[in-house]
Amino acid sequence: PLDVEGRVVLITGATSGIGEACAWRFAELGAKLVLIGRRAERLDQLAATLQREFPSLTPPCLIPLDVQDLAKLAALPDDLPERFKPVSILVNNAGLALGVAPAWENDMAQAEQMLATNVAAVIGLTRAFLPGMRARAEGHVINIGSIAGHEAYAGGSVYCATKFAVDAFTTASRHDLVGTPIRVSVISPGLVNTEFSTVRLGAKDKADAVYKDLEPLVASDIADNVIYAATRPAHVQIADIVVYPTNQAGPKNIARVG
Ligand code: NDP
Ligand code: 8X3
Repeated sequence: PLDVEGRVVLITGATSGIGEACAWRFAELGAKLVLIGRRAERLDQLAATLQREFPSLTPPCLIPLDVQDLAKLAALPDDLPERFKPVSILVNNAGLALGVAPAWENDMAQAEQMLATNVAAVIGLTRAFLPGMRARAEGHVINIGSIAGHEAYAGGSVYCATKFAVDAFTTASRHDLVGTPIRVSVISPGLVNTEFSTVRLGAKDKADAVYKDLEPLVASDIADNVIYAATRPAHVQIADIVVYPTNQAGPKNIARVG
């Protein structure tokens, strides 16, 4: 497998869920971490915990940032401290769904936030870091898509559109990069028990109902997939991993078996 020790890994949305789980796994493997999220205190806590758990870890570079700010994303490659500049693995994970409105009731501010976070930021960060990867002839872009990017469902018109966009952007980027050593992957999870549903539905009790009587995926299951993709030998390019809980077979085909 490819060694990630000492390589720079940038993870967006590292303050919770899948991104945080990825930070743990890459820290365990000795990567140098650049961690992004809006909640600065959570980044501080995570870095302190990782440092305690892995004393030889290079202190992570913490960037409290709203990824909707495209100008800041563009400036990031120059703004990073010198030893974090050669970003080898870009994990575009920050993302969200807001609400379950039907198409005729979509809240346009929420729609814009989903498009900006889930799509424009992925395009912006990829644009920002690919030139460096191309110059160094190494690198891997790993996007967190969704089963919602493979199968659309009622109540998810905007969210599904954003994840189909992530899927298309991933594929097209892979075509663009075919003559280079740079790899592009998307990981497409089904139900993962993170803060995702609390954010989407606005209340923890509503979120708990989503995962009731089902053993959902957990964030570390998806981090496993990310690490798998990142550590394949250089000639192996994971295109997409679609991963469901055992009792889910489609966005709305869920067996509540207790
Ligand atoms: P969480 O809500 O637990 O985590 C989302 C992360 O994204 C947080 O760290 C949050 O940090 C960050 N984030 C959101 N908006 C912004 C922003 N504007 N700027 C910077 N960071 C932001 O959910 P998950 O871990 O589940 O979600 C991670 C990814 O996985 C998303 O792309 C999601 O669409 C995808 N996914 C999730 C599934 C699930 O069932 N949970 C299934 C399939 C895909 P902060 O609030 O601090 O900014
Ligand atoms: C999140 C999974 O099925 O709620 O991407 O869209 S789903």
